[in-house]
Amino acid sequence: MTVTWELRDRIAVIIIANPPVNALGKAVRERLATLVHDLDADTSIDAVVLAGAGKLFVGGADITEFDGPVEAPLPELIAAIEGSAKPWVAAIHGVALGGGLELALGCRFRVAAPGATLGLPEVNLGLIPGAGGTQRLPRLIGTETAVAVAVEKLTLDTFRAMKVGLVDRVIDGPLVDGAVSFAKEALARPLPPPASARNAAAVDWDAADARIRKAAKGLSAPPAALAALRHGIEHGFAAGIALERETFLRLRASEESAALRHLFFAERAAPRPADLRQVSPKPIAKVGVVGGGTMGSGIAAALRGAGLAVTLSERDEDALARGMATLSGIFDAAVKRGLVSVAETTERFAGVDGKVGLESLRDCDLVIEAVFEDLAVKQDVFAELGRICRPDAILATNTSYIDPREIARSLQNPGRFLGLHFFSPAQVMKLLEIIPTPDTTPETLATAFDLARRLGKVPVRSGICDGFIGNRILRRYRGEAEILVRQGLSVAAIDSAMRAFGFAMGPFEVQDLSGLDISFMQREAARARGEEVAIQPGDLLVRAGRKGQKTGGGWYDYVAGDRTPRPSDTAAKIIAPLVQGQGDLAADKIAERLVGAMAAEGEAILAEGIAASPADIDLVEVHGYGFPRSKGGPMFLTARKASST
Ligand code: T1G
Repeated sequence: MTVTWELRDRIAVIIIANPPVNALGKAVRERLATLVHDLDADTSIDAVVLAGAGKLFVGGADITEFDGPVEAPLPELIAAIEGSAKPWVAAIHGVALGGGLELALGCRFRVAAPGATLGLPEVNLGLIPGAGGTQRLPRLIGTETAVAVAVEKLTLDTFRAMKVGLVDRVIDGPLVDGAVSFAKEALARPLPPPASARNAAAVDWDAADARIRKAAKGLSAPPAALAALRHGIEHGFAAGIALERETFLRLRASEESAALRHLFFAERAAPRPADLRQVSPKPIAKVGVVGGGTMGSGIAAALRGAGLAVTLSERDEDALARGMATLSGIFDAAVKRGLVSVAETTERFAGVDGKVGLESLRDCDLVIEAVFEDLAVKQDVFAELGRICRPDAILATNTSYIDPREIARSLQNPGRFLGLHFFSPAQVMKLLEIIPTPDTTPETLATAFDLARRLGKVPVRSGICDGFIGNRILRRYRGEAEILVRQGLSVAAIDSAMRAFGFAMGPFEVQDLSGLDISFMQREAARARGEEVAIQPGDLLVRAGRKGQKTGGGWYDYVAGDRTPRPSDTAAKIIAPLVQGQGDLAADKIAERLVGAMAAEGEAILAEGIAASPADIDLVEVHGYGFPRSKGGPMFLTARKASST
């Protein structure tokens, strides 16, 4: 790490070099604090330009410090810069995020190269801006836009930042040269007041608070950021800074922020496993998708979203027409939700070449199979693909639980084969389980991780076991929930407890939605293989024709056209033979029991080498199964509880 400065025609130019993101770690803060003092006293200097080395200005405070003590606090440094006798000019390129933007807000001016990104994303980490962002920003750009940036994670590009008054000049040429020239010009005019000396107007706080709480879905930071911003406008800058700091320190010490920071680092590490960082991925431009069902069309949509050319292959014209119609429906839904424009989806749909048969996949760089979950069907598809496709084409199966080694049995060169387990809907769900076989080459694996990055997915490598990581833990979670049912707890109590914990739906509501028959058939298949699988309450329901919403009833009853689950006396009577006792358990204990079961299965998965780290398991649960982000994942939460007892 270095913070150096040089004199350029009576302007001091400071460069922060702290790769990879010029984070404002303690050493950087201390060095800058010394420079504020020294440069103020240096009579050869009239102004200061502050810039970042490498590809960005400053990516924020150093998040890794947040588990430790507060030292050399950033707010004090920024106040010193703002109060210095000589004007400071922040020269921004790449990004100025979080503490990086707050540092720039303490400068008297900000100039930026085109294409920079400015924002205050702290709420992603369960924090609020803690170094003046909620106080200086509204006083510079107006309260409405400041709320969008500091509370609702809006980022501004250079030109929009210029338009709202956050940036004073766009520097098209060499940034530091332009900043030095700007500084010299600025000295010839009266200086504008610092942000802290300005005022900001109120907005409709109640409307903003209601909007923000709705979007926050129970997360603490967004409403707290609005409260700090409001307090400063209603009670003055100093009062606002005090509340901001107290709130920031409280959230910094919270379990919720620790969980979100855990996921932040896990998500950034996921696309680049250490053992693949030196392996070059193969170029992928043209992708074949075999099967236009729900999964195949979702995968095709995700690929098009990343700008990849897609050939969608089906077995006959009717199936192809259905697949293309499903894909068109996915794009229409994305337009209705305002995610993309009509023009964008028209272009994406046009980039899908629908074909009958597999011959059209001959020149694909990658082919992803998403046909019916049947081993023989998949084996036939790969036998043909092995014959048709280029020898260097990567072949992938989207199987959700069949052993990929069995699927690839017919392949001559299985090194180019692996499992890519997308989650439905594939165009939305971020999780991608990547399942290499023992033959899969590092290059094939690296290409899969690179593809995940291009798709904006969160990739997690899984070893081969029944259900890989996610479905194996799901089976344990559901099994534990059915044990509670057998002990006399109602499914409604269990679902309510898991919703209170933070899941969108409880385990029984989810089963009714997806169908009880899927796991029933898996248990029946295991029994047919001679495995000892005890009869579970869910088996009795399926045998009685209660497969969930699709049959008008499963764990719950449903009335036609209404998906609201209603406690079912019929279901209770059917499962009664397996229920012993009048179990009663508090909601938090139910959640503790079920999350504990997930973590126990996670420990077994780690012990078997199926997952590389507890963080990977947390990513699977958060990005594939709706585990609440604010809790960090079953492994994180269980480890935190263990360390606090
Ligand atoms: N602190 C520490 N490490 C960080 C970091 C940070 N702020 N940002 C990134 N890293 C690590 C990251 O984990 C990875 O590590 C490596 O740097 C490259 O990251 C007081 C309280 C800046 C846009 O939330 O958005 O300021 O895996 O792969 O794609 O109010 O990193 O290599 O070991 O993401 O070029 C607020 C978070 C902090 C921005 C660069 N700032 N970072 O993207 O690289 S809190 C943020 C990003 C704060 C103040 C508050 C991105 C990036 P490794 P990367 P990138």
